[in-house]
Amino acid sequence: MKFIRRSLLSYSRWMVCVHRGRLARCSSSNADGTEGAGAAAGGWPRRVVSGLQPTGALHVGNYFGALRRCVREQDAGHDLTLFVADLHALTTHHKGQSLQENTLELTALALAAGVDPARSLLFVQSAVPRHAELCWLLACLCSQARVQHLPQYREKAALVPRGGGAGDGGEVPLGLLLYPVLQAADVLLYRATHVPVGADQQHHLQLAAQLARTFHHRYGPAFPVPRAMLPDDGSDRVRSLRDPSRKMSKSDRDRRATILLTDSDDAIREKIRKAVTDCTPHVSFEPELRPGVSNLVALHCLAEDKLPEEAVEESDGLTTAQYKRVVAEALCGALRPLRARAAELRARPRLLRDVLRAGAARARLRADHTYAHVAQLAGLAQRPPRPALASAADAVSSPISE
Ligand code: AQP
Repeated sequence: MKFIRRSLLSYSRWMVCVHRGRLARCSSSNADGTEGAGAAAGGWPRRVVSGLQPTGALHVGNYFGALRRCVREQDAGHDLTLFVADLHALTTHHKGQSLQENTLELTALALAAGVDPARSLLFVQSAVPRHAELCWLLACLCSQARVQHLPQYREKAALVPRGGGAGDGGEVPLGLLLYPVLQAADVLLYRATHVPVGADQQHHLQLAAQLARTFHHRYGPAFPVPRAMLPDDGSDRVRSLRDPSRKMSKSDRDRRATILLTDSDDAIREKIRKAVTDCTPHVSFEPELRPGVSNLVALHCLAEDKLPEEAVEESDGLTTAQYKRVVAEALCGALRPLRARAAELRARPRLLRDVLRAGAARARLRADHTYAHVAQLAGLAQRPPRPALASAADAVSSPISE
């Protein structure tokens, strides 16, 4: 236990040094930009919750669309809970060893991006069994038809290989259907008020809000109604570099379609050079008419925190081919420090595990608190608090909350 305390303390000091520069210039990326730290939503304190699936290496869509926005929320003083969504990953990922490796990799990237375990909760979803328990309760409030019509279910169900899905029959796994209900449990369990996500998750957040209201109606108020925080800076839907009609995705089979956070400078340059654009030679930002070029402008803006008008003005006189070099250098510049920090952290797996263990202990306390209230309202058996676990969690969490 002492070792964990020492690791976390040294890690916290290191984080403050690494991110001191960033803290000064970060501000909240809240969609409405109106609420300050600690502001309430419908009487509930502001809490930001998000998850990342360990289904593979993170790409710039995951980073700009979710992870970086979470860090900015944290740095603006908001309460952040970020978890590695390994239970979600089980719906499509079936290799235990690589799930564990991806989990540590994702933890290293989250810390490298600026998630600070002294201020935020960072843990693995399966270490907090209440996610699954609340999922069951919410599943009883939700119709099959409601989840079957969600676009992501239909897309992912269509990709299940015949003979490779659940059981022996190759059918669509039930977990895929329950995925958005588990996601609702993920955010309601921590009484999230704000959830930074990309546009692909918008429908799932609507379901979470609906389930919170249904629960209130049936049993009484237990959660705030969470809302999706969709950005207006182009990071809500970073597009595939090979097919700009689609979002950039971890599971894309074409490796040139995604820029991974772990890609070398050369790999980034090559992927941007090969990005699909169109026959018009100049640069403009017209997402509907010119999705490929506009995606490059969006990436340029996200990398350098600028507006599309500025990027287009700066590129005046450049051909698309020349502009690709500008975009590639902007991305290399933005991702290089993150990659270097992630490499340092990757070399310290014990530290990564300690961070996750301490985060899970604190998350369990918060989850138990919500679940006890929910169980009482729903008339379920309530487990007495586990003193041994609670004291261990206190011991672990105190040094990082100092
Ligand atoms: N292309 C994207 N643009 C902006 N945001 C995106 N997100 C995902 N893709 C984009 C956001 O990243 C967060 C974490 O996503 P996830 O790990 O749950 O995976 P996902 O949404 O299923 O995205 P992927 O990368 O496409 O993974 P696979 O291929 O495994 O399905 C979410 O907030 C998401 O909105």
